[in-house]
Amino acid sequence: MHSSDVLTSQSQYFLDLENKYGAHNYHPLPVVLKKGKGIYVWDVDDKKYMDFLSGYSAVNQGHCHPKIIEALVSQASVLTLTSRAFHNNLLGEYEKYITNYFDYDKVLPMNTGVEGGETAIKLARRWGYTVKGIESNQAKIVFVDGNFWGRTMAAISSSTDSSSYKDFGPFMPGFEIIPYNDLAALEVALQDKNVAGFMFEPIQGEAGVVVPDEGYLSGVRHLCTKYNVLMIADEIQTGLARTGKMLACDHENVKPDILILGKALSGGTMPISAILANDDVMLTIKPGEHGSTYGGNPLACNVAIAALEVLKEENLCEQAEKMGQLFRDELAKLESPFISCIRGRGLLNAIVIKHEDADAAWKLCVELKNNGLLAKPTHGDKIRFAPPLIITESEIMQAIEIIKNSLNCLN
Ligand code: PXG
Repeated sequence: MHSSDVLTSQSQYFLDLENKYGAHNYHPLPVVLKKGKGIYVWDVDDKKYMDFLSGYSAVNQGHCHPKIIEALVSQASVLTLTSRAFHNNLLGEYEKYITNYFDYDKVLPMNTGVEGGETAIKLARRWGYTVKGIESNQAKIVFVDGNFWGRTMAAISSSTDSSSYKDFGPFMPGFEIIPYNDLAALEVALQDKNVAGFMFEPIQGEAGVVVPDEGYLSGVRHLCTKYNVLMIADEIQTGLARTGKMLACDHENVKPDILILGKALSGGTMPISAILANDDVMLTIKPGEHGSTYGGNPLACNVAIAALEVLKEENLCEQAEKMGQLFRDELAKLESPFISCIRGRGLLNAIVIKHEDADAAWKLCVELKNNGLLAKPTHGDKIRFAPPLIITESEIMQAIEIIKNSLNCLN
């Protein structure tokens, strides 16, 4: 454990509990949080931090947003779960609301993000057999290098990161991987008549906020249409105003055939995911062929409507666009020799750390934490900066000051 020497005995108690009784499948920063409000979180010793991770973009609306919490609490005492064995009075209202919001015929509600991805793949395979006419059990889904969409067997079967898939085989067949941001490779792959879908993130989040070239998204749309392949956009991390538009695909005005949403669909209150598609695709799945106990539960429906309303009511797209631009500009002005790259869109940003110490990004994040800002390295040398979208200009400037001072720890 790094830096455990700076922990209070309070924090150490909770770390020890997790270490003794929990699986060791994560390597968190040594901070124990107990409260959140807006862009801020507090640890068990009442130290306050700016949250620059936002639960990997689940808390776009800010921690414990009053409107979302009201939707959660009021519905929680009325009706929380019916299962889909019965109808409930919120599911249809939510389905109408979200399909109008994103302009699709239908929605299929699930819970976690990875279930959204699984659902999209099942739907694409089904469409491949019943509409495109792919021979039984021959359907392929194309993915890209560096993708991340969760931890299920299907998700790790498409992963190119050995820490995701090593020693978890055998893997799901029917997946093919091509380079990201490479339309020529995509065109070659899609010519295979067995390809049903191409699933990708419009900006790769977990890979370290990798932004494709201008024209990639419209190129993907064009090629998917040309070869009759479903364009499946995983907007679980990039969607819901995070990148300065409601969807990252909106930056090039393209509409995927299957849209996957999660994370901020609940504003960080509970697992809510969804896939959206038009009837020609969605209605290929028939009653009894897919589902989930909690998918479409009335509590989630009420929460998701509120979470989506907040994005529009508080102009969070414009806010993310403006504050993101300011953040990148101010970071660039620091001219730090330890930052080799600043990239991102809206408030989904990352820096790449350049240092002879391979642990430099981790050390910087510990220093940032000590100075009151929480961020986490990804893939060793990259640090993602993704605060809640309600962050103000003066808070961005405070964050820049903290980052500037913290960079000194790398001298
Ligand atoms: N797609 C994308 C683009 C994601 O970033 C998922 C799908 C899966 O969502 P769920 O809700 O199933 O975790 C993600 C998740 C983590 C972690 O270990 C998760 C993500 C990124 C970094 C860490 O909690 N994103």
